[in-house]
Amino acid sequence: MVEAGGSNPPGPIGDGMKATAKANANIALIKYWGKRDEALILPYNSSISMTCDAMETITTVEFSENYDTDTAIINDEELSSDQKRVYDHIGMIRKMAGIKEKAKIVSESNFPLAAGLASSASGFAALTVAAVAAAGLKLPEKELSIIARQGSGSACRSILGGFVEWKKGSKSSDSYAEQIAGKDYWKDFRMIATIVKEGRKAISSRSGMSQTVKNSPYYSGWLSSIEEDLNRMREAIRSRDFASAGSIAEYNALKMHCTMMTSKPPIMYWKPATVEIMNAVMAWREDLESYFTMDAGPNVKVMCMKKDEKELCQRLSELEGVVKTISCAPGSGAALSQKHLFD
Ligand code: 2P0
Repeated sequence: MVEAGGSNPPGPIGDGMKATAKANANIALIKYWGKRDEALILPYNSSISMTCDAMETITTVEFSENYDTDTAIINDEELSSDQKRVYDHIGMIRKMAGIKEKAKIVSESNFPLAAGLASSASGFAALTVAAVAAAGLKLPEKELSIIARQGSGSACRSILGGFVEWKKGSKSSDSYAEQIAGKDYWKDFRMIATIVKEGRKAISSRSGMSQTVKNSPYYSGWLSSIEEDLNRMREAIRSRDFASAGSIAEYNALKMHCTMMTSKPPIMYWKPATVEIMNAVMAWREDLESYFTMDAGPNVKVMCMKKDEKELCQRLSELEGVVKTISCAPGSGAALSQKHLFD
């Protein structure tokens, strides 16, 4: 595998006009919630995440004059033409490269989609890296992050590995992700995605955050306290202070969910199993240190140190409503791969 960004070896990047990329999902420790520019996907606040090694999307893109239209097959299902985001993204990259050929896209993820498990993050990061290479462009990580962001905000963070900050910036060209620490800096950190029975989310994060910005009276509280959360989280990562990172992340997620619950109509992603897991994690903390975070869906992500991973996964799987756990260590950034998903 070769790196996605400027460290590619010289010479042709893809295979003709075809390329494949892999990207890991990421889970935010300090959340992105709210856009100040919905078209360009510019956020109201910066966010910090961990790239997760066990949740991956692999995507092959081929541009060819043999194709009459763009098509995308995601996890064996053909995307309809009204699912515009993917096609808009391909169109943007095609325009940047100054090419005319239509694209075939095939993508596979090894974890449940659209359940608050950051599938759009790994999806748009892999799509960006594959499409950019297939279109014959060679771009540094910063540019890849800016492009990925315009597909799905959180995707800009999945371009990089380890612990990552998406700086909100002041315009499109300075709103991108940078690494705080590489994946080997804090190898013992674990993020356990805990999948609950109720599966898919009812409202997309895109509409959820838009509604929250418009009418939650608590959104101003979210914004006024975010800089402190970001500063404390950067420091916790740099000093590998687990108690601090875990507790700041947990509190930040609760604040985000409070802004959703207090928007009109209220957005409530939590299911009974979600609450069960949160309560259990707090109760176990006396003898097993772990913290939770949640995104736009009912699943819970539980943070712990490697030494407690096995015991924690065991306890989580015994809870009512828990279907499975996916344990992740800090993972790599998006990268090209030589193995295509179609001939
Ligand atoms: C995050 N989430 O920081 C936050 C926390 C969900 C809750 O980023 O509209 O799929 O495509 O920019 O990136 C999910 O939002 O939204 C997300 P768009 P995205 O991980």
